[in-house]
Amino acid sequence: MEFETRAIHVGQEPEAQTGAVVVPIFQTSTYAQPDVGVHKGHEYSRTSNPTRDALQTCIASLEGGRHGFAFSSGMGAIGSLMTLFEAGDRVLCSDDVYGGTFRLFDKIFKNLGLVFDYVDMTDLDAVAAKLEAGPRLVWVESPTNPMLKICDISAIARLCHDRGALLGVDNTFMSPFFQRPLELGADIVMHSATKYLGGHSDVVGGILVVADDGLAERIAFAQNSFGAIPGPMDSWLLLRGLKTLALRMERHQSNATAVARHLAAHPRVREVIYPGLENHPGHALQKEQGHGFGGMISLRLDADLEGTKTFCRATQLFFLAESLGGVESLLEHPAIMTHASVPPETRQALGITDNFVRLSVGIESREDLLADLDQALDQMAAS
Ligand code: P1T
Repeated sequence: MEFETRAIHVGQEPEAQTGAVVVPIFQTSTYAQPDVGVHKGHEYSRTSNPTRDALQTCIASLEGGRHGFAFSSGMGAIGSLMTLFEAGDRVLCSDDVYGGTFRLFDKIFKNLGLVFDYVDMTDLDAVAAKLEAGPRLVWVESPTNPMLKICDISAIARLCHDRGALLGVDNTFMSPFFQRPLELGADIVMHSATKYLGGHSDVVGGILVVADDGLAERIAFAQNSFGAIPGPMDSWLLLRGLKTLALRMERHQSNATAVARHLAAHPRVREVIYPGLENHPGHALQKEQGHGFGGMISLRLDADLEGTKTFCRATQLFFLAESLGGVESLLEHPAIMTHASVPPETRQALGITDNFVRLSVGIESREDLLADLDQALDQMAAS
């Protein structure tokens, strides 16, 4: 079955008793047992729930894995995964990651004895050198948040496996429609399902998918023991989101391409960073390792901090908000918003400057989006 069909059918047989074509929301915490120690497949909803099972089965298929796990948030997914490791274990992480991921590693798991190292994952020689220290896990975002750097997932997977490290890839920005890290050699794929998977900015969730049975057993243990699971209603919203993922991603991408080309020619925009533009340093690599370029764009404006804030306040359709991947367009200022927990010197080194803005291009009319950005740039220029 093709991707679009699996998104609608895998894990989603009509319900046995009534024939309901939509998986019901099994809003229950527990399950009556026919006898002591005998159950019908579910004992307690932290361990398993039929609505969550459907979501997990479907996303595992879309990522080309064998086992899916749903969590209460993207951070819940990463946090639960980190419980597989022990004090003294090393983790090598992208230098450019979502600020909350950095905060979780630097402010929580570091204190519990895990040792974190950071590297520019686009520099394979630097990655190989850092692997000499023997990390158990390598954590990659590609594209990175917010610089949209493209990392060579297959090459990093080979380096990791030579050194006995697991490779985890945060696939939030691409979604499985555009990129499937497990097929490129990664061991674990992760999502903030809050973003494209849910797709409507109405639910917070996280996902892990793996192919290996032994690793899956350890993650299932962590999911049940740590307990950062989504409720049945949130699982259902995420499952509904998956059904239209393919359609939405195509539209996010075509709109983002139009926005990127338009802004690249705008005199008030100094730089447009979009992997779909031919001048992006990762363009050729992404064309090879993925099936598209996504809907996220970063910009450097011809403005100082105040001018940039004026732009951020002036858009009408692009809401000024954290998050991404919903049907509505969003815009945010990473230095002050999503990446405020990244130390200022690191932000500076990465290029997260005062005139740096991130766009999540939605699925509205592209003409309306271009007009909205143009009027905001005009207000910025006049300020
Ligand atoms: O917000 P949550 O569902 O817990 O997911 C965290 C997360 C993990 N990985 C990536 C790449 C992310 O972008 C996020 C969340 N990011 C935002 C809220 C944001 O605006 O970038």
